[in-house]
Amino acid sequence: MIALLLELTGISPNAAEHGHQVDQFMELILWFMLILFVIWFSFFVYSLVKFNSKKHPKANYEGLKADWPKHLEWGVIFVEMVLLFGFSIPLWGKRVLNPPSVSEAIVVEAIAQQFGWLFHYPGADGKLGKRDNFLIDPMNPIGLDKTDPASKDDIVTMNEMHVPVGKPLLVQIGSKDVVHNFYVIQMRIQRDAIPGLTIPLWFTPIKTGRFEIACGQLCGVGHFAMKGYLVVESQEEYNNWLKQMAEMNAESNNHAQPSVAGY
Ligand SMILES: [Cu+2]
Repeated sequence: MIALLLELTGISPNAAEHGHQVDQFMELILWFMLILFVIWFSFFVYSLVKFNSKKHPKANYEGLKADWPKHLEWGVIFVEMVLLFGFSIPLWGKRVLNPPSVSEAIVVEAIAQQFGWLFHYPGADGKLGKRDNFLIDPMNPIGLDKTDPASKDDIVTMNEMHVPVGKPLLVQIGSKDVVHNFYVIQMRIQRDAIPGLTIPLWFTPIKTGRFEIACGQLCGVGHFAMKGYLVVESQEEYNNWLKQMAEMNAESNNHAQPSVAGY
């Protein structure tokens, strides 16, 4: 059923550890909506026949006296309450509470701007350097504080984020200008990027590949072109990429070039 659902909606297959829970929940809601559709449509057809004006030339102002529509309404409310409190809120809670600790996850900062994504990696020391919006300029697009020792080995990339497969990933989402949204459909994750806030998001990719990071909020005239890529690869490929980016970063620092690999 889920395969058919994905086929019909054009949603790409799941590539994250928690994703099957989201898919199962979507399937459950779809079944419920199908049942609801059949019931309401049957009722509609029944009403057309039963209350046809030819059969009832004079309107009955008292209406239907039966109790069953009321019971049916209560039944729908009950099922919707079960969906909300039994499934939706617990699933949301699982995805929002208890993020992995910084020591057990790969931490990357994703900073949105009109119209692209900047990714900030902590580098060899494992610590993200301080950022300050007042330091943002064309040479330093994320406002990295170069006086902070933790920022020395930091890596900044544009529109491409690499991660190893099978490792928990903690993405700290921020924005430089307006509200954007970090959305990777294959990972079954989506969260807003709000200026002034750092919003955590976590998931574990279980499939390798190149996945589009879309912006899920209409953020301006260039919104349609705002996309990045999440590249999920083997640990070895990831290590090599990180090394290459660190070298590019060091080189650009020496030449006072913009400190963004691939900028
Ligand atoms: Cu955007």
